Amino acid sequence: MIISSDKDIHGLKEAGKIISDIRDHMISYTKPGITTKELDHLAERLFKKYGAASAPILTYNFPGYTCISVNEEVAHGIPGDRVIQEGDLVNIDVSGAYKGYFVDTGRSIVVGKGEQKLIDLLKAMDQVFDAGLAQFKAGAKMNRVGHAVHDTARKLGYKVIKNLTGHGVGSSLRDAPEHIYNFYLPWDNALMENGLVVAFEPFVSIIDEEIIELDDEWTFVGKRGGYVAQKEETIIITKEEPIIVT
Ligand code: M3C
Ligand code: CO
Ligand code: CO
Repeated sequence: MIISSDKDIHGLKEAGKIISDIRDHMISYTKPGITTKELDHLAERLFKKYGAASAPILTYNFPGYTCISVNEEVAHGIPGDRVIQEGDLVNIDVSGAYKGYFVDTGRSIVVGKGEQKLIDLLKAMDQVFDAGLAQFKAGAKMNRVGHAVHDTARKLGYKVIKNLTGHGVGSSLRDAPEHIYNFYLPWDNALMENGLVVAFEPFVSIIDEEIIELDDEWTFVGKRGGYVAQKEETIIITKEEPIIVT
């Protein structure tokens, strides 16, 4: 969506506060011994308490309120009986709607004491995210984002997942633009509109550049089975710094 008034900014911020609170609660409960289904139940209770809706359920009838992806799982992990272990790489992706405003946010974390290579991956992911975020400015070409994302990842010795992208958001989970690529595409040179709302979500990876879908028709894993980290925020593009609502 493109914001058309202060009411839209207020609505997105309100939704952003709720959905990021659910994300942060889930992260604080992500400890060895808890199952991903228990984490999703926590999200369910919070969605209900706030009177908000889960976007994956609303949009796709996804079998969970949130997506929880562990280790080899990259995204769209289905909450279930999997027990979180010390050292796991866990991605929690929460998207939802409140008063008609949709927002989307995600984080990868390492549980407790993890391997150095995972800690390094998360650090790289933060740097890649910040480099991409700095490219969002009304009037700039959209492909600057992917350029900065890929370039930063490459310089740090990492890959990006090329078949997962960010997307427009706001009035639905997937608004226009359909894709915000995490690598440079010369033809993707449309100019960013002032007030455009997007979910920016680079996926930084150790070996994989592509994900595949498992037989459950939801879970994405790396083609080569490597570790992948994601960070996602919903932002409003302005002539100055973008406004992060999540
Ligand atoms: N919030 C998710 C989509 C959830 S719908 C099951 C997303 O948009 O961030 C991702 N898209 C692709 C991978 S994660
Ligand atoms: Co998401
Ligand atoms: Co998204």
